[in-house]
Amino acid sequence: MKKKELRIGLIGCGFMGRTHSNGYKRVANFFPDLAYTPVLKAVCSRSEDKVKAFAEQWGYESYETDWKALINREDIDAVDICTPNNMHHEIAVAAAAAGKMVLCEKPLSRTLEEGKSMVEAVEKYNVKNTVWYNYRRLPAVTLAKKIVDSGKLGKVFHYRTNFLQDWTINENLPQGGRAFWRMDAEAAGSGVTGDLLAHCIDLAMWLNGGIDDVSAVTETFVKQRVHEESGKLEDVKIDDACIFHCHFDNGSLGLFESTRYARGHKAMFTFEINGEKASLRWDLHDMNRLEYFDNSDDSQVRGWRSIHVTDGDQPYMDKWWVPGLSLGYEHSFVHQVADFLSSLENNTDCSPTFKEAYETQKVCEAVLTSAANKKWEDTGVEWNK
Ligand code: SOE
Repeated sequence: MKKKELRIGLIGCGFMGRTHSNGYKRVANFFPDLAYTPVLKAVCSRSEDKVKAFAEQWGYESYETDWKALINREDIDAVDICTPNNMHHEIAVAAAAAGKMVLCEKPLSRTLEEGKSMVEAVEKYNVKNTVWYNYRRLPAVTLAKKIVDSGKLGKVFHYRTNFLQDWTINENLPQGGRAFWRMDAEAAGSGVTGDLLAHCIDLAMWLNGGIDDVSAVTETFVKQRVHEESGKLEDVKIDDACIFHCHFDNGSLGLFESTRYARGHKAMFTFEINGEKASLRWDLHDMNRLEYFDNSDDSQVRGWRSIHVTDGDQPYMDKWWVPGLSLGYEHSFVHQVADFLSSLENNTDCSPTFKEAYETQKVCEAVLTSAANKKWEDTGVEWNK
């Protein structure tokens, strides 16, 4: 059967541009039954040298240096935003107004205001949308969701999660510019809260429901850094570390920690859920495994099971190799593309939509407000309420 084409226009050719492009390129080989197939029509970046080389390397048919030209092209169906966060709002709203589907890299926006107007835009113009919270689509994490939804954990008491890195400890690193925009509040919106905790919050609400209120502390360890654009020493306005605790709507307590100052940790992302009947835990460094403790096991053999999530009956695994062979980080993006394509076929939403990702923004905003005011803060989250 001839496939329907989804003609992609990708904006931004950094690290995320590569992960998404790889997703588009791999999907047809491994998900052959999908009715839609992505076509890499155009990629856009301000630097002509860079975008030309990227287009050649990844097989884009053409390139643009002006994102407005890209979103107005008639041969583009879907705009994929892989720019720094300060461009998400303007591009997404304009792309929706041009009638394009919009796929946006996380976090949705820098502020709640921007996020709200992005949600309004995709709803007003009725265009398909999704946000790349890719970790949901690692097989072990999707399996965790299935186990939680089956009720096997019973009543949940605790949700514990962290995302630890160490790449900004050097006080001589600049802020801003292509390589260090994540350290510039103007470009990123916030520091670890929007960049790393947003992943933790997205997974936490997906697995354990809405977060009602938060109490947070943040710290900026290096107070001033040279800005790449001005060349001057400027105040650092991002949070280098953030710790918060919270109440979930289901009555459980949450504990979240993120930092870029945890020497020795490059991308340590973990979560653990403790329920009345069973517990689950996962660690990105061993991403194919899900650990599970079931209190109903015979006491002689009861203990934490380490499930290698690579059998054909486990999420997404029938599409890949043979049992026992591992997947990696990049597969989460292939899976998100596959799920987006299948949402087109079935006319469903590809979660998280802008609307759902906006709920994560509400928690991020409440966390930063709570830390600034040294007070508990209601999030206003409406998660499946
Ligand atoms: C930051 O270092 C970063 O690349 C995040 O921006 C990504 O979202 C995360 O998945 C890995 O770390």
